[in-house]
Amino acid sequence: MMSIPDLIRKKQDGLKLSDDEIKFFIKSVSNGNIQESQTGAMLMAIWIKGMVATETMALTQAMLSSGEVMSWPSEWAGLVVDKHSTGGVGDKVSLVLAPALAACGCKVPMISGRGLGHTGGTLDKLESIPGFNIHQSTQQVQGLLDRVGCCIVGQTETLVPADRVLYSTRSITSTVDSLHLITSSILSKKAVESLDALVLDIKFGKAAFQKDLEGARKLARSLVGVANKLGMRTGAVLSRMDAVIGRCAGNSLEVIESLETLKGRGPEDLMELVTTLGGMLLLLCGKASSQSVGSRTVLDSVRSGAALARFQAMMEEQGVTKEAAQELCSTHCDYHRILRRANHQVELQAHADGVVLDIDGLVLAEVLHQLGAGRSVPGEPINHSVGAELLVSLGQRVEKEQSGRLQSALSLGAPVHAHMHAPHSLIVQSIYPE
Ligand code: IUR
Repeated sequence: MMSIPDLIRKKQDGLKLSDDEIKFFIKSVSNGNIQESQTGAMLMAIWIKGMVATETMALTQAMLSSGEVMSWPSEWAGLVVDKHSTGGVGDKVSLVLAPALAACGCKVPMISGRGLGHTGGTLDKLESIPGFNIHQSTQQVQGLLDRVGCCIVGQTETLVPADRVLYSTRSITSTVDSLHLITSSILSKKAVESLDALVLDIKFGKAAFQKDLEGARKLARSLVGVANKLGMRTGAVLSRMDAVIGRCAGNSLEVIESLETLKGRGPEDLMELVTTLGGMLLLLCGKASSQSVGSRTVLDSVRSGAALARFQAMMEEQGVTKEAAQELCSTHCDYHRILRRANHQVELQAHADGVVLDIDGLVLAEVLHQLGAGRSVPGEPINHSVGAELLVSLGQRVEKEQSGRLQSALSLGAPVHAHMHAPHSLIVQSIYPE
């Protein structure tokens, strides 16, 4: 007979837990046959003593089996792909990448999250579009993939219930930042999508959770190792996250910037992330002979308007009226006919002549959070119209209080303008499966 106190003691002593012991722990968590203090004690023992790779794999497998696992028609074999990002400021990659991959012939059942803390959530961005419904059952997801090729939806109660319990206990026991617990949490939620290929967008820098490159590399290696052993062809891209991805941060402004990108008028750093991540996925699922060929295919899907057409179809299928979806995807759209504009707008001016040496994405995100763009606890309402548009680029010369938009540092809630500036590459390294 296994007992939870014995398992906690075993991990406390730094011993390896067997697959059956890990299954027993997760089963107890899912059935509620464990006290919260015991779950917390086990998580703390794992946090302190760590796990070997086989334990992390067993934990991920046990977690993914704690609820429903999605399955797809056999004709889709090899085509089902997704991306996971560790989160950034102004990170709207999913909104462009999902329809672009659909346009390349992939099936993309993207299950995303809401924003918490300083990073925004893809679901919140999409919910700034009136009518967009992120609540879709597994059966509805299959229908969306059949008709559109992609969807962006929220986690349902039936998927990975063990992660919900473990994550909330981790957050109250200071055990969130364990490599093994992060790996199993992220991958169990991707593995239930029964993916053929997965790409991980691992960020590091001032505005990322992971501050240094070495930490990001360690997380990427852990995720890539376990995911490939689970049967998902998985690679990772390490990228800098110091300022803002693109020019806009805040929910409805990011939707506008994503639509501009799908219309071929997006910022270069966003397009670089989309084509690099998409190129790797096309390579991993066998649709491209190399990452660069894949990147080119993704770029073509945006340039041709095929990705925009998929985004329009996805909006319509997920509850947006045909008229609104058509208007948002038109070439000369007045976005604020559909999306809410902030009631108050402020244009910030430089206090002195100078050169922009730094843009601190974390500070910007925290300001927007305070203004209502983000939430501090799950379930808190947010204001979708709060946002900022950067009007200057790194290295740009500014003059004191000079009138004109280019001289101001940032503008809150302002519409998007097309003075996109080529930044240097954000991407540092790609990690492929062995
Ligand atoms: N995202 C997840 O899905 N799980 C985690 O543990 C973290 C981020 I940290």
